[in-house]
Amino acid sequence: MPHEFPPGPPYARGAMAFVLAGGRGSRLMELTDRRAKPAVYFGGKSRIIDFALSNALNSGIRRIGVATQYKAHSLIRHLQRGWNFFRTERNESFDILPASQRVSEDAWYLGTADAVYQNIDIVEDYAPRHIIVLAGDHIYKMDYEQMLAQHVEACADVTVGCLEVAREEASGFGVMHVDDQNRIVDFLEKPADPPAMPGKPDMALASMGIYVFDTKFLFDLLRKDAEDPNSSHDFGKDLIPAVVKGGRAIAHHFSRSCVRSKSEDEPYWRDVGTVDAYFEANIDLTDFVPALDLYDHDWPIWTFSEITPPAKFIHDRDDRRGRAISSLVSGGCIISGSGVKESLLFTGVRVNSYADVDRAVILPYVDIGRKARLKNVVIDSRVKIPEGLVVGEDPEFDAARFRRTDKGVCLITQAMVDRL
Ligand code: ADQ
Ligand code: ADP
Repeated sequence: MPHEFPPGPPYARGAMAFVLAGGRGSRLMELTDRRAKPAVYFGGKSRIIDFALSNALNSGIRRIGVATQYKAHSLIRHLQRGWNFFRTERNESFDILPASQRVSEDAWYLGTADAVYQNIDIVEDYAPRHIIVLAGDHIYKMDYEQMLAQHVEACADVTVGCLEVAREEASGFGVMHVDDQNRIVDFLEKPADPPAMPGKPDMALASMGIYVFDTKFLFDLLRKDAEDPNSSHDFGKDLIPAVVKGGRAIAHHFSRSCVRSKSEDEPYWRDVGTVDAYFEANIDLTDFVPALDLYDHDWPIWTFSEITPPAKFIHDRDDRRGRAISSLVSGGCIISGSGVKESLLFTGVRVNSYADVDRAVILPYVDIGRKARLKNVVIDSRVKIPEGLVVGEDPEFDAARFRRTDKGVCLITQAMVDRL
């Protein structure tokens, strides 16, 4: 049934979200061999990009463009199936913007800024007052209306979303210094030795890679940048430092606009960019009270969901019970005569008799053969785990056959299983 939206908040209604979803996310290893990072599954039903898109939708934004590039097939398929409810007659739009379609037929997006530049004519047609540039690869719940409002009130040229991170982790981010009015006075993209926050020697103020601009200001900036032979056409490397030097750049603290349900203690933001971070963030959802509440009706995470029968737990022929404890089990799963603990099963997973699964993130349509014993694993979609396979008990065995992380998590793909 089409969803009837209430009239949106003032700034979000006039804004367009431009979601950057072209990056590979190479530290997710084989999980992103065939799909872009924003298309990687997360949380039992969703894909990573659903969080940024749901934030936009829940904030009241009704015009969205998604720039895709790297291995975009399953991402585009997901967007077409799940995000196709926008209605032009209500001045809503949802555009999938693959690289190499516009400015020149054979040019990839050179960098994140170029991904917007190459689509200026499409965006211009919608005449948004503001553009909010989002990354399609983070897990968080945020009300962008608050950020748009701060941008307008502060008369900013750009407003940069930011959050405090541990200083030793900050070299993967844009790091900024702000004055007591939240004006950004210095911005360093991925500094080797990140500067600390005043009074907080262990913390740094990091860019979330999300930016609000007035449309005209952004387009002028992009056109100038496109002509600069020394630019890498990237927001973090080129455009934001330029505005910090020559304009008015304001920091918007995530803590002001993060959306939290009653059960969430801390603002939640994760870049699930490594296999370990991905594993932990998913397994954490099996906690008694998880740090991320996916059951919040006020801020739903929209997605495409297949129509499936309910999950089923059955005794097998030897009368062994199929059971799952502290686990999230999606539709279409069948757990037969086997045990599942602290695990997350996506759609259509089969766990066969005598199998034992402990702390596993199992992507859709995986089949786990009889008597397999799996612990601390991430299993890619559609993998057929052979009968009796044991993973998570012998580090040397695992490291020789699977992608084993320093923390002892094994990523298993079908290609790895085929080589066994
Ligand atoms: P990075 O983490 O390096 O830094 P980047 O690789 O620039 O992020 O990707 C940003 C977003 O753009 C991602 O969602 C990615 O999927 C997408 N993307 C990358 N290349 C693209 C392309 N050519 N076309 C379309 N989309 C593309 C950025 C900022 C930092 C900030 C971190 C926060 O530069 O300042 O701290 O994000 O994670
Ligand atoms: P997801 O799990 O992300 O929904 P799939 O696993 O179905 O997607 O496929 C991911 C991508 O890999 C898609 O672009 C799909 O077309 C491609 N793909 C799937 N299976 C194969 C295969 N056996 N060989 C080559 N490409 C494949």
